[in-house]
Amino acid sequence: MTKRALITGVTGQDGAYLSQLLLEKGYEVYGLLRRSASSDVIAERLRWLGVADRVRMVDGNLTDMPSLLDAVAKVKPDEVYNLGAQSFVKTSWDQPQVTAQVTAFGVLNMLEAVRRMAPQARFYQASSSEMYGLIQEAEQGEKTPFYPRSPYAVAKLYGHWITVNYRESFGMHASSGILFNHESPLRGIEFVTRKVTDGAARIKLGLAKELRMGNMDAERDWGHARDYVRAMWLMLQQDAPDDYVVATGRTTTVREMCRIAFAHVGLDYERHVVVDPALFRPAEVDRLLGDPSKARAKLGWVPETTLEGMIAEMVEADLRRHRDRALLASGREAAAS
Ligand code: NDP
Ligand code: GDR
Repeated sequence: MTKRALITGVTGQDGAYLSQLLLEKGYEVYGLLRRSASSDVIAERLRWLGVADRVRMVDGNLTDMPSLLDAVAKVKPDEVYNLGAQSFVKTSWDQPQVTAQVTAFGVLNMLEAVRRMAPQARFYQASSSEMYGLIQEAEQGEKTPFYPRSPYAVAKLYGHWITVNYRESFGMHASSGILFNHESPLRGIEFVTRKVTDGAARIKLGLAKELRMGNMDAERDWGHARDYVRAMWLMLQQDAPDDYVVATGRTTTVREMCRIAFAHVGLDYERHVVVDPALFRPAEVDRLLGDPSKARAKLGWVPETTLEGMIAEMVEADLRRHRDRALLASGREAAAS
């Protein structure tokens, strides 16, 4: 029997890589799509991976319960991956209510829709290392306490615990993946790695001279999204639901990540990066370093991409994007003259 998966957040970075993985495994993949005025760019990431035509879209919004009940009833999924969120930490201070409605209550809505319409379906919740916040253990694992530092992290904490609660209350096969930062050429441009790889590419091509950055001393455990969606899938293949930390076990400062990205194109970041206090956050998570030993032991999961390999892939993709745009613009000019 062909398995059916329903992915919320299908248009985001992880939704695209997860769609690709599940299609390769022979799943029928359905994505929850919220209405947007920019419908022409909606499936950009899925197109980039060459899978846009094979993902079936169903209308819905995580803040709209009737649409979720309909979507789950229509798809009758075997597996539900709840990736949809207002996921940018900095925006969560500017839009705390939207963040709570989507990133916290959206999880409750999705769990309820699954409980009512497809109670046998397995459920994955996209939890986050941001939940650790101020807790500075040498390595953060499943037993480390949480101390969220942003409206986003507070919302994710609700999503995590309501998932655990539905598992314990209703016997749902609901797992929560506490994923540390993961990146790729499909990462949104507002996140720090992509901002830096795009900045290095633009400066290399003479399209910009400087890159304005916030806190260069923050440390993150960065992995590749392609590896991390594999861990999501593995969690739902286990007989029993559980919570898992997914991380590389290596932490790097934003400063060092900048150095790696600029060095890839033969540039010295110190000559181009300008620290702008306006880009600092109201509250910061100084250091994240995950302990993935449970995922390794129980899921057999190991990351395959190094930070250096991933940053190189991202810089190359950004160089290509800017060169393609320049070619397109010169083609348009030639056609108009
Ligand atoms: P993205 O920001 O790239 O994607 C977010 C997705 O959520 C988009 O598809 C977006 O749709 C969708 N979405 C937003 N609001 C709604 C809504 N109201 N209803 C339905 N869908 C909505 O995130 P990532 O792919 O990077 O992350 C996936 C998940 O994993 C998120 O929940 C994130 O918080 C979490 N996470 C991510 C980590 C990372 O490092 N990437 C680490 C830990 C957790 P649209 O295109 O319409 O905006
Ligand atoms: P984060 O990712 O907040 O960890 O959340 P982000 O890439 O935005 O920031 C990482 C660190 O870099 C510092 N920083 C900057 N960040 C941005 N965006 N822009 C800058 O100019 C800049 N300068 C320094 C930040 O202060 C921060 O310390 C991501 C998201 O994907 C969440 O959804 C997810 O849950 C967590 O990762 C794990």
